[in-house]
Amino acid sequence: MQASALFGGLCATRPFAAAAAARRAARHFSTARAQARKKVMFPGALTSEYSHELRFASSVQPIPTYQVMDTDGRVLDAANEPQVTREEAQAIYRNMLTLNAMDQVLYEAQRQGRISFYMTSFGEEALIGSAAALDAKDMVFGQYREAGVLLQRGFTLTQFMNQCYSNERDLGKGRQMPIHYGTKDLRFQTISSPLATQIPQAAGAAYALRREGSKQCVICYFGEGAASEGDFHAGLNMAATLGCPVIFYCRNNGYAISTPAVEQYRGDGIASRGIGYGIDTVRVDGNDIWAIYAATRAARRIAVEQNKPVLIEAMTYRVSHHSTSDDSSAYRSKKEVEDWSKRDNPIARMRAWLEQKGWWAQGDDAEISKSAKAEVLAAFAAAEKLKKPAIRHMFEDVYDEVPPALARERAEVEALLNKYPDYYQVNDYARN
Ligand SMILES: Cc1ncc(C[n+]2csc(CCOP(=O)(O)OP(=O)(O)O)c2C)c(N)n1
Ligand SMILES: [Mg+2]
Repeated sequence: MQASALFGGLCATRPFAAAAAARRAARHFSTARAQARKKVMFPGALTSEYSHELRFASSVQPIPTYQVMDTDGRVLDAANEPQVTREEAQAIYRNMLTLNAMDQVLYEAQRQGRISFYMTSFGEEALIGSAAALDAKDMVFGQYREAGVLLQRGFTLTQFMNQCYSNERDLGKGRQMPIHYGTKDLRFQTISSPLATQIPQAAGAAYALRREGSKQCVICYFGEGAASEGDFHAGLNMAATLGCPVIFYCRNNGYAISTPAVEQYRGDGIASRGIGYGIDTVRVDGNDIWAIYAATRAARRIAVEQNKPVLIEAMTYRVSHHSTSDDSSAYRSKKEVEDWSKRDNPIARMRAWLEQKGWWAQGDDAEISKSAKAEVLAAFAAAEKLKKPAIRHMFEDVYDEVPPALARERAEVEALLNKYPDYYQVNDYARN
């Protein structure tokens, strides 16, 4: 009784009512037409026709991969020439180089034991193109390998370093492992490691935007490995049936830690699943920044104007180890990685495109890389010197009012810190 009352209540809300009306109309329409055309009349498959041949459907045509430029940065169809200004293109390229420089420094910093963990984006820098195609107010849900999106949105190197060092200026107050970034100002939800949890959350956030009548959308990034989780299916189906303005962006980089994509699924990548859910879907060359940019712009238009989810599957290759806890030479050959980096490097492709436009000169690169590295190192040195967040943060932000049991624990910790300040190195922590 209670459940049906709740459902009845929800149906009264606008998007639900609109979806229900559309379904009723579709059923009515198809029933009338079906009789004329001998179509199936079951409500669960409105477009199916009867067949007298017993056949198991097992495959469809492989979904093509949309590409704007080739691996030498040449635009293959003049109609697809990127619609960006010189300044926008140069800023995007600078961010690609900065991301690369930051990854090199922080990867080494972890190896030296200065930070506890790190994940790089080597080989996947073209992801930045998706961020460039969004509106600054669109909401982002990431998985963990989306530092490029943050850079493009304006997250500063200092903010990256503060988070990786868990220092007193870390926006997450030192409560997360390195690379679990989050910022309200840039509408980037805090990363959480359990795979795919962000997918139904993104669908829900997009549904909220729809109910508000907002003209924004949500973008949700995840890997092809995460798409094996139940949450992927729940999130996509929810978004499709409720008409949520969300772009699902799958970074198919060929590996989920040591599991290659060929062992992860038997279908046509992740894109075929979008079609299964009735979601507009496109597969793109994920090393081609302009293909990503164009696809994300078009996806955003569909999401916002038609209140519909869209799935983008971006095909790329994870050149880096999975994380600093991984040594990928244990499960793939060094040659495979070297071949990929040489054959299809998203940074080199973008540089070649810029050079052909006359927007980049030989030598600019070395200078930008050098200054990016210098900036990263300066931010890094400053972050390393700061204190750790104040210990009291441990007890805050979960409850509106600290419950008695937690208050007792806090008092006990305070007493211990006062009694043994040297043992607990209290001077390493900020006071407030
Ligand atoms: C629910 C859950 N299961 C397992 C893990 C361990 N884990 C962390 S990353 C990862 C691989 C994910 O691969 P993919 O989604 O393809 O992303 P990529 O690392 O390739 O960017 C796994 C299995 C996890 N974090 N959460
Ligand atoms: Mg992967």
